[in-house]
Amino acid sequence: MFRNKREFKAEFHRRLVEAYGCEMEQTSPAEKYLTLGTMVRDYASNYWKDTKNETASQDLKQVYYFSMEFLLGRMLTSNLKNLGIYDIVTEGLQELGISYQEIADQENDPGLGNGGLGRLAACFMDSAASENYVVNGNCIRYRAGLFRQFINKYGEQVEMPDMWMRIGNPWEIRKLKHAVDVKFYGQIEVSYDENGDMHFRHRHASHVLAVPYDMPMIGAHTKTVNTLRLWSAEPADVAPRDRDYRQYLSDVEAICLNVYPDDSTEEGKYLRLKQEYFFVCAGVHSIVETHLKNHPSLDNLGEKVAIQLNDTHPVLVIPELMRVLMDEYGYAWDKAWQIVKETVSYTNHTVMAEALEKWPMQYIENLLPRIAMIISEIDRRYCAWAWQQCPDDPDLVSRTRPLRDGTLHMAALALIGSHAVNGVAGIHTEILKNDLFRDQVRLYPHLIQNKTNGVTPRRWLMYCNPELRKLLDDTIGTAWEKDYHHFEDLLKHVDDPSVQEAFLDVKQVRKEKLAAYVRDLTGEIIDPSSMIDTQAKRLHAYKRQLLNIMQVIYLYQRMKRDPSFRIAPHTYLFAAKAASSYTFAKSVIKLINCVAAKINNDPDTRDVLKVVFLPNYCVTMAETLVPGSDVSEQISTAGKEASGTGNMKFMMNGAITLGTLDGANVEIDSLVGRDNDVIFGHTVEELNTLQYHYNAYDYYQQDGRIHDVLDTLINGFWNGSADEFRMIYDELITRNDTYFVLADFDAYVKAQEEIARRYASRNTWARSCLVNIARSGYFSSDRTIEEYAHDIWDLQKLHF
Ligand code: NBG
Repeated sequence: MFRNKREFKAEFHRRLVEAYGCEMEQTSPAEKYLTLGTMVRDYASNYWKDTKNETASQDLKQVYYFSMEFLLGRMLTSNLKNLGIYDIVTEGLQELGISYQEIADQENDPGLGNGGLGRLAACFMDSAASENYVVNGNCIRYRAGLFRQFINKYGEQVEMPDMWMRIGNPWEIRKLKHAVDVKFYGQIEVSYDENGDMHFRHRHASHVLAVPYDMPMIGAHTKTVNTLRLWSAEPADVAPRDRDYRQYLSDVEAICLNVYPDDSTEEGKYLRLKQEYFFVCAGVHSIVETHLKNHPSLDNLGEKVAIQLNDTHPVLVIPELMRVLMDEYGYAWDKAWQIVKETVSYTNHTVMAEALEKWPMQYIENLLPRIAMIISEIDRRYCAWAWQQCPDDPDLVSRTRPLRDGTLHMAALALIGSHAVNGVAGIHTEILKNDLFRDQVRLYPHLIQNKTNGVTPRRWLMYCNPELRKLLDDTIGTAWEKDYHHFEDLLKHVDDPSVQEAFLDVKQVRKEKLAAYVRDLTGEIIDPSSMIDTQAKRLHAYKRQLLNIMQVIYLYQRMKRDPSFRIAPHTYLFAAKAASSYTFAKSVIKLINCVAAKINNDPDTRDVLKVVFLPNYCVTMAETLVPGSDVSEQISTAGKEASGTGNMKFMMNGAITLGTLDGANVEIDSLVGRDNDVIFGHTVEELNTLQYHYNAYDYYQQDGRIHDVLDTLINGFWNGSADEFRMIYDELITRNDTYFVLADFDAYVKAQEEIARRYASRNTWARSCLVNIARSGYFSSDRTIEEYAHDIWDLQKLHF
C-alpha cells in the first residue's frame, strides 16, 4: 500500500511494466486505467478485510440489499476521493507526464441498471459505507447494460449493445470458492420419514453455477468497505438432463446477458423470472453460509441479518428462505416463517399498474417447482388467517392474497412476508396506505412507513461540482461535508450579495463546462448565458417530456407569429432513454429531435430558443448536466412519480425546481417555500375527481394554443410526414390523454413565464438557488440510510 506520491509513482510504474511487459510510455490509456483501478482496489483491500473481520468479531448485524440494479457510475474518482488519496494519485500521475482525466475517461459506467431505482441503490451503498453501516449489495453481473443510445439522422433512438466490461473491470474479484448451485425446472419428489415428516427432493433439475464477483463499496473518510456481490451464471459441472447440450450452454449464457431483457414475449418473461430467482437463490445461500460461520444455527438469523427487497424483483427471497430453512435445515413451517418475517423488509418504488410485477403461477410451477409449492402454502395460510381477522369482509381476502386467478402478485407476497414496508416519499407512502395497499393496512395497521429517498452529496455535489464545494467551504466551513445537517449553515448567508455573486460565478463556470460538453457530444452550440432548463430522466409518458416540448413548440409558434414577442434566451435540454419496445416513448424522442432540428435552424428564433437532445443519458453525463443547469424540470402527473431523485441532485447544485406536487417535489416545496420553486398543475386530489369527467378534446377545442401545437403533430410540419406523430396526437385526443398533459398545459405555460421572470432578477434568483442548496441536506442519502438503519433494520454502526 503506497503511502505517498513517491511510493505511488514507483508502484504504478512497476505494476504497469509487470502487467503489460513494455515501457510505461507504450501502454495505452485503458491499460493505465486498469492498472490504476487495480491498485486502488488493492489499496482498499486491507480495509475490506478489516470490515469483514470486525463485523464478525463485534457480532454485528448486517444488511443485504437485494436489487436487480446498481447504477454505480464511474468508480475511479469516487473511490480515490473517498479513500483520501486523490491528490497523491493525480499529482503523481502528473509528474509521470500522464493525464488523470484521460485515464478516468477510459472507465465505462457499469451497465448494472437503468434508472432511479438502481441509482438509489448506488447512493445507498456510498452512504452506508460512509456512515459505517455494514450494508452489502446483491445483484447480477450483467455482461451488457441496458443499451447505448444513438440518435440517427431522422432523430430516432437507435439502441447499440453496451458492452461495458469490454476493456475489463478492475474493481471486481472473482470468488469461485463461494459459487452456488442453482436449480431450475425438474420435479419434486415427496417422501415421508418414520416420524411422518415430509421430505422434498428436487429431481431432473437443470443446474446453473452462480459465481460471485465482489466489488468493494468504499466509504468516505472511514475504513468501512462493504461488498457488492454480483452473480454470474456459468454452466454447472452436472450433465444437463434430457436437453440439447448446446441449447443448455446458450440458456445459461442468457441469464446474465443484459439488464431487463424484453419481456413482451413468453420467452422473455421466463428469462426475467430466471434472472430473479438466480440472484435470489445465490444471495440467500451465501447469507446462510456466512451466518453459519459465526453462529451455531439459523435461529437468530433475523437478529443478525436484514434483507431489504428493492422493489418486488427479489421477492422470491421469501419462499426461497423458507425452502432453505425447512428443506435444508429442518425447521418447521411456523418457526421458519417467523425467521423470514424478522429478516425481510420491502421497499415499493411505483404505483404504476403496469410496473407492478405479476407472474402466471404456471411459469413458477414449471421453472421453480418447489418454490411454487411454498408460495401456494403461504397463500393458503394467509387466506385462513386473513379471513379470521375480517370475517365481515371476506372479499378482502381475495383482494389481498398473493395468488389470484392463477397469477402471483409479487407485491402482495412481499407485504405478507415482510416485517416492514416502505414508500420512497411522503406523498407516495400516503398513496400506498390510502389506495394501493389500503386493504392490507386494515390487516397490518403499522406495516407501511415512509423513507424519503436521498442522494449522496459526495458524488452529486462535492465530486461533480468542486467549484460549488469550494464556495460552500469558503462560506460555511467544511462541517457540511461530513454532516448533512450543516448544509443549513448556508441559510445565514443567502442574503449576502457577495455570496450571491460568488454563486452566480460558480454557476457560470459550470454552464460553460456544460456547453463544452454539449458541443463535444452533439456539435450543437449552446449559449452559456442563456437560461438552461433541463429534463433528464427515463422517457415515460407519465414523466411528461411531451408537456415540456409542447410548451417549446408553443413559444416558437408565438414568436413566429408575433415578431414583437421575444423571450429571454432559453436553452431546453432533454436527456432520456426509452425502453426499446416502448413505441410511444420513442416517438416523443423523435418529436423532440425534429422540433430541435427545425427551431435551431430558424434564424428568426435561434438566438433566443434552442433545444438539444443529449444522447445516451447516464450517470457520467448527469455529473456535468446537473451542475450546469438553472432549471430542474420535474413535471410528472401528480401521483405517478414515486419520488424522483434527479429533483434532489438539481436542487443540491442550485437549480430551481419547476414541478408538480408529485413525489419528493412535495417535500422540496415545503422545505424551500413557494418563493424558491415554481409549482404548477393539478394535485392528486384534483385529478382524483377530474378523472371522472375529463375530456381532453374540450381543451383542444377551447385553447387555441393547444390546438395550434397539436395540429403540427398531424400536418407534417416537423418532418414532412403527416402520420409521423399521429400516435402522440391519438394518445392525447382519441385516448383522452391518460396523463393529463392538456389539463396542465395552461398552468405549465404560466409556470414557465414565472420562472423566466424570476431568472431575470439575478440576485433574487441566486438567493433562491442558495436556499435550495441550504435545504438540500435533508435529501442526503446519509439521512435516508440512518432512517432505514434505525426504523427498519435495527442496525448498529461498525466501530473500528
Ligand atoms: C423508481 C421511481 C422513482 C424513484 C425511484 C427510486 C422504479 C420502479 N421506480 O420515482 O419511478 O425515485 O424508483 O425510489 O424504478
